[in-house]
Amino acid sequence: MKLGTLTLLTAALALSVTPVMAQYQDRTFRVSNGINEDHPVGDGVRAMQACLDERTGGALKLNAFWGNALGGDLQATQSLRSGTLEMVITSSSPLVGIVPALGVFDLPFLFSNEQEADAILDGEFGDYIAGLLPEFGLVNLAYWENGFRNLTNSRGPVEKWEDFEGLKVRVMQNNIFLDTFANMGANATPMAFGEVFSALETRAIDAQENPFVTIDTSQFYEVQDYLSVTNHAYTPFMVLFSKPIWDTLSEDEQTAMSDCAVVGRDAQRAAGRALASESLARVREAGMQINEISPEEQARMVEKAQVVYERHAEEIGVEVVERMQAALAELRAQ
Ligand code: KDG
Repeated sequence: MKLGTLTLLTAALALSVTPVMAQYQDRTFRVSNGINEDHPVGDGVRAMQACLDERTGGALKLNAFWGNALGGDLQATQSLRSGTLEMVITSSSPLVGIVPALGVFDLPFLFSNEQEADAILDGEFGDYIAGLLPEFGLVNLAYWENGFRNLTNSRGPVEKWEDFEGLKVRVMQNNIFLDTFANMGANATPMAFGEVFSALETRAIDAQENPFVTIDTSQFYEVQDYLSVTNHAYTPFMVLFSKPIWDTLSEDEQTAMSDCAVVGRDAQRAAGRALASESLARVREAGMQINEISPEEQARMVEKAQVVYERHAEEIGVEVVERMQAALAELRAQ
């Protein structure tokens, strides 16, 4: 064997045993949020950052902005698509105008509990929906938790279907929510999240609906007197990244971001679930009256809301709705 061949062989052997070091450049990603930092999303972002620090030696950094400081969810998402902003953590609901299939998560009374939501979102169905997004200039890193939504209002106790009649309720910018509340007889008005507090304060609207932790951390209890435990929808948060910017990251950087978004997800959901009962206690202490919906009335609401599924299946995509229903049926049969 010639010396040159031997040297080459030795070099090849050395390469095959020396682990290739992952490559990370120093990068900072801005993250737009509508909610405030004391919301469980704050815990999720901190956990995601700790994971990135460990994985990338501090190269990849998240710079989170809170309380709509970078604009509303829709505006921020459009900036992701054009590559002028890196990340947004947003409810899926305001994005149906961009990705109609996301409307499947807005269907009323879809999930029965958090375990069901986790299984669908972290399973095949969640992957299927995430797979639709790159075409729209978006990459979904993980589904975090917004939570089961509940109605608050300043008019009076809402405990049954008829109590929604004429209630001026803010809904997200989303046809399915609009129809769900119109179907209940409410006067539903679509509005960006950032405008809700002042619209409630000036009494331009009577009501809004959000999970306990948002009612608490966005101080809606200061301008609302009644909270009805309606659990009428569960819309996930999506941790979205700009596809044009994503394509400039190395594979190692992309993997670190995806893996750490999942670490953040677990911390965020745990924090949210722990905070939910504290939030409920806090808003009660702040003077809100809590109205429970009886199981009979809940069943009646579920039944009356079914018409919304029929009316919106086509716009969401019949296949999308059928896939969701099949995934849920499979889960419930276990
Ligand atoms: O940016 C925060 C929002 O995505 C979130 O809180 C949305 O549930 C929401 C709402 O009511 O607009």
